[in-house]
Amino acid sequence: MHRLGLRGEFELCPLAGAPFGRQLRFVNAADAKNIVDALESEPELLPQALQEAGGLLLLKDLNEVSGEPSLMLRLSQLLGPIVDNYHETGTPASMVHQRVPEIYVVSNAPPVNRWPPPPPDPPLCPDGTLPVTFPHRRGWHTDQSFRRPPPDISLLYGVQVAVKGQGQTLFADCAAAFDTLPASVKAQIEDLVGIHVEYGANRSEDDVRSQRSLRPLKKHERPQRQPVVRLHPVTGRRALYLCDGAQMDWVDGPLAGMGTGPGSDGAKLAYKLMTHLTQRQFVYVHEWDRGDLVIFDNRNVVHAVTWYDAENYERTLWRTTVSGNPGAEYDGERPSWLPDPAD
Ligand SMILES: O=C(O)CCC(=O)C(=O)O
Ligand SMILES: [Fe+2]
Repeated sequence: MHRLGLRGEFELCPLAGAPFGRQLRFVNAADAKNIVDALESEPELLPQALQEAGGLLLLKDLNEVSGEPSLMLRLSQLLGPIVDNYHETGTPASMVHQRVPEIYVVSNAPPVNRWPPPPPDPPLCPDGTLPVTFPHRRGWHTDQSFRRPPPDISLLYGVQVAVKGQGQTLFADCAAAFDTLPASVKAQIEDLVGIHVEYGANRSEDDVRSQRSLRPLKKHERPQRQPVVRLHPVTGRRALYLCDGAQMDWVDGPLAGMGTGPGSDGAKLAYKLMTHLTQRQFVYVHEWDRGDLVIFDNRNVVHAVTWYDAENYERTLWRTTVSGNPGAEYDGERPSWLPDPAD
C-alpha cells in the first residue's frame, strides 16, 4: 500500500486475488463527486496510478455515478485527450447512453438486449475453479482492435450487476505474458501482424468454420492489421496484442502471411499465444459490485465477460473508451472507422 496525492488522500492497494492491478482508495470516505473533484485537482494522479497498477485499476463505491453519468465522463477525460463519442463511431443508437454519448451501454436489458456468452464446456475446471484459459474460455479481446488507431484505455462501471459467481469480467496481463515467453518465440513473433475485424463482419473463426457466406464490407468496416507484439508508448514495455477468434479475421488471417483459416500456421500460433496469455497466473477475475469502476489499458490488457443467468438477472455496465496515445506505430493515421462519404 502506498499513499498518493498532495495531501495523501489516496491509497494504492493490492487488488485482492490478482496477479496484477491495484485498487485506488480514497482515505476519507467520500461520495463519487468528491472523489472526481479531488482527482481533477491533481490530474496526473489517475494516469499515474493506472500505470503503477500495470494497467488495471479498481475504484469502488462510486454509486453516485449511476445518477450522474457525467462523472464517468469527467473521470475518463483525466486519462487521455479523446473520449470517444459513440454517435460518431457507427454504434447503434440503442447502445449509446441517451444523455452522455461517450457512454456505451453493455446490458441484457432493453433496448440493448446484449446477451452474455454461453458458459464454457465444461462449466468448471476439474479443480472446481472458473475456467479462464483459452480455448476453454472464449471471448478474450482488447477493445476495438478492429480499428486503427485502437483506443488506449477503457473504463467499465457497474450500474447493475448479476450475482457473485456469474457475469465476472476477466482481465489478463499481456505484458507479463510476453515477458515469460521463451526467447525463441519472442524472436519468432517480434514482427508478426494480426488481422482484426469486428464481430458481425462474417470473418470470425466460427463464421469460417461454419462456412458462412462473406458479405461486402464498407471501407470503414474492413479488417485492420495490428502488431502482435505491441510497444506501450508510456511504459516502453512489450505486450502481446491479440484477441481470440471472434475479433480476428480468419478469412485472410488470423496472422498475416502465415496462411489463412483454421488449418493455417497462423491459426496454430494464434491459439498457442492466446493459451499462453490467458493462463491463470496472468488472470484477475473481477466479481462485480454495483458502483465498481474498473479502468484498464487496452494496450497491455485483454478481457472477457463470463456467462450469467440473463433470464433472471439484469446486468448493466457502462463503458467509455479513451484514445489519443496509441504509439508511433499509428502516427498521422486517419481513423479507419470513420465512414468515407465516397464509399
Ligand atoms: O460485460 C463485460 O464485462 C465486458 C464487456 C466488454 O468487453 C465490452 O463491452 O467491451
Ligand atoms: Fe470489451
